[in-house]
Amino acid sequence: MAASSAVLSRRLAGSRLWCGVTRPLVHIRSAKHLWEAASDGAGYLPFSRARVGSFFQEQPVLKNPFLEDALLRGYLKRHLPQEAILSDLNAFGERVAKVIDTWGRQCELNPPRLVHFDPWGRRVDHIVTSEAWKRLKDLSAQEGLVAIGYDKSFGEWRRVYQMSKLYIFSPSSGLYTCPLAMTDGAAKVIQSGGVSPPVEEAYRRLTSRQPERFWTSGQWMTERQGGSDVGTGTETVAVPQADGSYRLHGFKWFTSATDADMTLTLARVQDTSGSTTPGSRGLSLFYAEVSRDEDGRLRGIEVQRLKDKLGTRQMPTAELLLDGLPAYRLSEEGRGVASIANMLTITRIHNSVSAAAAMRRVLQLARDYATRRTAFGKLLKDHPLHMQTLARMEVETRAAFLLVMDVCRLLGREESGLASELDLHLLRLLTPVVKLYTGKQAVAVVSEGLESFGGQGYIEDTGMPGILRDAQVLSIWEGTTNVLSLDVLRCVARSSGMVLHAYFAHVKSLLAGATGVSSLDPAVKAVGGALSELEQFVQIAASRSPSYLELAARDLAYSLARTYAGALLIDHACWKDASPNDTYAALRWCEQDLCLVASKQTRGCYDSSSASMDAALIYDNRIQT
Ligand code: UCC
Repeated sequence: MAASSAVLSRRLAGSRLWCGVTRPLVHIRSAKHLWEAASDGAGYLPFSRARVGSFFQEQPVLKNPFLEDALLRGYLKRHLPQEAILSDLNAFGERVAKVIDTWGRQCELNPPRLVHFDPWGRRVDHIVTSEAWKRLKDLSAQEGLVAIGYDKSFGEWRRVYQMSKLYIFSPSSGLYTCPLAMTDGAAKVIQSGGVSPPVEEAYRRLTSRQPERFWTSGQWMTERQGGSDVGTGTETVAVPQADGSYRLHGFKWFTSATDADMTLTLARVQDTSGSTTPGSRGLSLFYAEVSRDEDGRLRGIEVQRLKDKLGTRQMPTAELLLDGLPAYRLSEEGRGVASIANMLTITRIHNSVSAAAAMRRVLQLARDYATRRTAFGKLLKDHPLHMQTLARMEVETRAAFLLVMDVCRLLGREESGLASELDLHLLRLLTPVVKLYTGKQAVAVVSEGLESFGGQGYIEDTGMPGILRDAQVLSIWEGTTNVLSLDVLRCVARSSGMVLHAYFAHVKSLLAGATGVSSLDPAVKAVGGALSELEQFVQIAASRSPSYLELAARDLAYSLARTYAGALLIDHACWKDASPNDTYAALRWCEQDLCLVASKQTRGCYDSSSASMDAALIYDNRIQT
């Protein structure tokens, strides 16, 4: 204290000289002495222009997110106990905490901007991104954040490894996970259709670990008429060229991470009379490179403007006029939606990873903060109500993590040729279920997390508000909650119920593994009960009208998610190295209404009268007397 007082005295003296104004030197004492002196009436003030009080709250510290995550480490120890992988994740976690997190923050502070014209008036349409954004691209290649998913040497666990890395990375990534999601999706589409010209080189670049070769891809699906109903909303036309290629003309309304090197997009092939086929049946999938001509102008693209978004501001999202963009058709004519569905599966899984990661990150910060922040005479961690709140967030986060990793496990099995028919059905059903559930929960958990920092959680430069803003997109892009709920119904119908059979069989097999584990009895009973209710619901619903099912779609998807998560939490708690915390998490999770579709059905929530009463309630303009 004496030393710092001396330094401060010198600084004050220095400032006096610099200002050229004579001021009496301030006598510096410790804060304690100041208070005592003030109360003695000796004239010392605790606050002045030179002193802002002595208390400064310690900030939460981001530690290695791999080491800080007991569930992630437990899950990997159980399923993927390879020393090289674990030490890679540990080293990457260290890099995230010490270096990468700052880059992510820099992306937020230096958002992209669009330069339309050069100083001499030529149209250039340059999307200028931050240095940190560029570094994140190189890092993504070096760390194999896409490549690992295509590395056969990791066998059926390649996706669990890749997504574990992305899960550690995501909250610090400055949203670079968005281009990576689309890049991964594009590689998957190309791989599914066959790696051959004209996309052979593109595939190599998308999956490259060399920064100088690495490419990212866009996914340009959304047009002015909307992003959900792609079949009706797509106006872009593809004009056939003599060499077998196409030129695309259209307007893409939301293109994310628009600084990509290539893109996949949908368009309608024009016939010789210039006509196109309406609806989904008229859509085909195209590959296009984003390149510049010798004058530096984008070939066949004009960037109209960048979007002004609630969050994800680190990343450029643009409106694009396609004005003769050279492109190649990748799908059969009319098979565009089915072909891009592979990309949607991948980006939806990435979305789920980011959702679980956002929950985990806010919790890691909140629990650290609870060891540093004192209120009402004790640290936050010693307030049971505060701990209860964080524990509820923890249970949500664990459920989300296990849901996400299970989908990654299934994807890895599919891609390594090891998937059974049951696995394939589960993957199709769970992809939308997990995306919609985790996307929604991320907003709730992150919002609760902000609250645990009190007012500081609402202050922009803590970085906390950005986490909430970015979480909000997770339930919107890649299919909103309702669109994905309808996708669940669609895959049930298209598989003639086989996806549900697979679901019931797998949950039962997970529960069977818990037989005789008495500490888990209440949870096993709850999940078993929910499963029976779900089976009954499905039987009843099968005889009802499509509108009945549509009204139940969201609750059905939630019930599938909650019941499945319960089974996964139980399964994890049965593992030989599980901890009592794993059991506790499973029990807590299973206390909620796991099968809300059954309870709501009993209350008549899906009857035809509900729909009209819902509408009457919403448009109620009567003045109450
Ligand atoms: O691009 C966007 C933002 C990019 C940012 C990405 C970052 C993400 C992660 C970041 C992490 C940080 S947002 C735009 C995204 N747009 C959507 O997600 C579209 C949402 N709408 C839908 O998903 C709809 O359900 C549609 C468009 C798929 C519905 O179209 P249709 O034409 O009505 O579809 P159909 O008729 O049901 O299906 C056509 C074919 C069928 O195959 P076939 O003909 O063989 O029976 C379906 O089985 O497509 C197949 N299909 C699917 N297959 C449709 N959906 C799927 C699916 N989900 N999985 C497999």
